[in-house]
Amino acid sequence: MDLRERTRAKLPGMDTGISLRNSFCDICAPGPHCGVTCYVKDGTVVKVEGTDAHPANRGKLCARGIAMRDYIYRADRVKTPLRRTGPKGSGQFEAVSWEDALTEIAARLNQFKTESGASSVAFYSGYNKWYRPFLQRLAYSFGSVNYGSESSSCFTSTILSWKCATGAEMVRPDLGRAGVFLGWCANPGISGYLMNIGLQKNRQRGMKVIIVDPRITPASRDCDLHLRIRPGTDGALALCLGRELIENGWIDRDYIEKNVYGFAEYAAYVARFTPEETAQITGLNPADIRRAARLIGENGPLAINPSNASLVHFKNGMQNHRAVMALCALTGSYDRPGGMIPAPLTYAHSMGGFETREPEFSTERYPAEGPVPVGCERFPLWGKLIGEMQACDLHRAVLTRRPYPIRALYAHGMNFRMFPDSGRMAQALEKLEFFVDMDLFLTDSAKYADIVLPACSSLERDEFKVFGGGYAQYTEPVIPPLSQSRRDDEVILELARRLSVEDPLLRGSRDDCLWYMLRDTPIDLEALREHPEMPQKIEGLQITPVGRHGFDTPTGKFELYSTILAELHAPGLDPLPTYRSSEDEADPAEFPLILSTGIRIPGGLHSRLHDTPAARSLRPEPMADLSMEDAEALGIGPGDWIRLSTARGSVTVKANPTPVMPAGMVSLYHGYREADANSLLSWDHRDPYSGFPGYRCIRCRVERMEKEAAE
Ligand SMILES: Nc1nc2c(c(=O)[nH]1)N[C@H]1C(S)=C(S)[C@@H](COP(=O)(O)OP(=O)(O)OC[C@H]3O[C@@H](n4cnc5c(=O)[nH]c(N)nc54)[C@H](O)[C@@H]3O)O[C@H]1N2
Ligand SMILES: Nc1nc2c(c(=O)[nH]1)N[C@H]1C(S)=C(S)[C@@H](COP(=O)(O)OP(=O)(O)OC[C@H]3O[C@@H](n4cnc5c(=O)[nH]c(N)nc54)[C@H](O)[C@@H]3O)O[C@H]1N2
Ligand SMILES: [Mo]
Repeated sequence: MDLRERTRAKLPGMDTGISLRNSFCDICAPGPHCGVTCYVKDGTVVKVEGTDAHPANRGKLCARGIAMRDYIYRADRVKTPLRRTGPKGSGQFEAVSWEDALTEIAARLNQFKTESGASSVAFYSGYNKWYRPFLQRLAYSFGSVNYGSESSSCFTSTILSWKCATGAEMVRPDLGRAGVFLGWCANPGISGYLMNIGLQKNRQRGMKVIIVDPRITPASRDCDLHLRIRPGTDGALALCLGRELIENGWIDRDYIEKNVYGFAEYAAYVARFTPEETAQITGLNPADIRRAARLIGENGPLAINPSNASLVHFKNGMQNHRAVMALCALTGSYDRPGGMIPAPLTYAHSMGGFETREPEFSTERYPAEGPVPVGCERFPLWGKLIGEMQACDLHRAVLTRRPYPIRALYAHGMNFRMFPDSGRMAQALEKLEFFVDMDLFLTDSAKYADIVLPACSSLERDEFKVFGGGYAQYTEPVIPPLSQSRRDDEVILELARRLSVEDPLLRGSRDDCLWYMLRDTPIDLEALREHPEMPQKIEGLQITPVGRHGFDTPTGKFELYSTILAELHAPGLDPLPTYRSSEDEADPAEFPLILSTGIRIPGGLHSRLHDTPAARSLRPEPMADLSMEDAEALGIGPGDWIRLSTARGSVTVKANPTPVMPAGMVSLYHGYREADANSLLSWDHRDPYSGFPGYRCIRCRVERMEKEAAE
């Protein structure tokens, strides 16, 4: 049924002046965006609902998607380009024309390039992924090596882990055919509800489910075994499971002989992780650890949660991830039906099941000469395998001028509250000689900018997008851009022209760039544009069959002992997936509890929904979740004000004692202006392999406050 017919079917016989238009929700990204159907009246979106037949979400929407109308009409949308008139951070700006704003930006950036070299200008993207190929190419064509993004704290650590192990970038669980699913840090009902639908369906078919999570969650309530592990000790448990699989002969010896490198070294290392020893580290019961190993051993093939964030948000995070994924090598479940299937990132961080030339487009203009990107000198594995700026070191370069000074920042969606020790990042924004930020909203970070550019939302633009299973879509705008807002990619292309970069592609059109990226695929953009309302199945795509991906590692095998790491000879980086504590160095007597920041909540999406009333209504105030036992021992009741302190700082929040939390652990979501979780963290509590912040394991203390003191 086309949209006109559906409009009539949904609103029968009514001349409401409402028309229905399809697009997708990009509040959360980048995986499969959910299809949305918008009810539009007089150029205004009056209602948003899930698109019934959309292959990603089949009509469903989560609490964030339901807030989409509220999100795009937030009162703090930036309406015109702005030039700062008051002190940095004050929010005093004057409206300027696009012409003036872009002319000034181009002149200033070129001035820094002349004075200090192009790499003194950094280019940064926040959580949004859709325009990133354009931004990355712009940075390199301009001549700067310093392109970086929020992916310095999200997802990329798992790419490092897989690149060391098998050479793959991204590996997905084949839930539909798995015998056992190891839901390691998996709470898909809240953080990824599309996966949740698959989990429920496959459990009904008989797939066994093990959940490894310190908290009780919807997923842990519906599983065969729940291991309530002590935060950050995951590597030890994974190594112990490896040991148990080997001891009991639950391994695929043929597969290991043919395909695995370093099995003997690995087996010798894991021998020390007996269930009893491991129980001491992880707080688990040895019998439960043995049960988990048996469930895995007797119910293959094994599929594992990709664990893009919570497993790797630890000081030993990348190694913990490697230790978990090593179980695929032992059981032979890598690149096998029902196991873990390598899947390329097709376009803008989405997996469509096929490859494009996006990586070439993004990186082929990498400057022939230039310094090492910021952060790569301190995180050599990141430097070798990723090679972008490790953005969590950006403020170091600005504030301490090490390894060399960054003078200007051109950003799309900068949010200093994403970074550990967020105040330090805010200081860096203040110190920059020139800072441009493009955002939908006049955020606290944008208030530091010299120039703010207004971005439009996904409902205000047409956009190319891929979906799993070989689908692609080119949407049309649901409404025109609000006020003077513009789409990010067009702004980047316009800036490329004004910067006079010598790059014919960037000085061409958006479609020229897209055609270039898609030229080895059978995708026809014009044909897609004829069906903007729904993703189209692309016929004739080249998709590598399961079992044929091979191993793109120096030994051509699944490396349990990483030859890449061995050859780096970097102090403190081990070739085996070794276990170390992820705790910080604060005194346990003074800070007896463990704080985990950022466990996802239904109405939160980093900073972007905290000022969106519909989403915020689900948790109106920043709250720290803690166990009933700890609350009782500390004399804390529901809704009491508490002071939550770490060695770095403290925030005042409301207490939420809840039976889902284990004793000893406190959880606070991030991004709040009034209680910034990242103000409690040290900027250098980092994983030495990935440079990722250890957001999820910081020693803390909680005290009840008298009402007057809190106010
Ligand atoms: N609602 C909502 N959804 C989101 C987001 C959001 O902000 N809000 N963000 C999106 C983004 S950017 C990302 S990266 C993903 C992240 O997605 P996830 O990693 O799935 O999300 P989390 O809720 O952080 O963590 C999942 C589970 O890990 C558990 N966990 C915490 N610490 C540990 C630990 O030490 N060991 C183990 N084994 N488990 C632990 C938590 O209790 C939680 O139930 O979510 C995406 N989806
Ligand atoms: N303590 C703690 N900190 C964390 C985490 C944690 O678990 N704990 N998680 C980390 C993870 S996994 C992630 S992914 C990061 C995310 O961190 P951020 O990247 O900071 O995420 P947001 O605040 O959602 O988005 C950044 C900005 O992009 C703007 N924006 C939205 N859409 C567009 C667009 O189309 N164009 C432009 N120009 N701007 C747009 C938003 O308004 C917002 O201001 O946070 C990390 N920080
Ligand atoms: Mo993330």
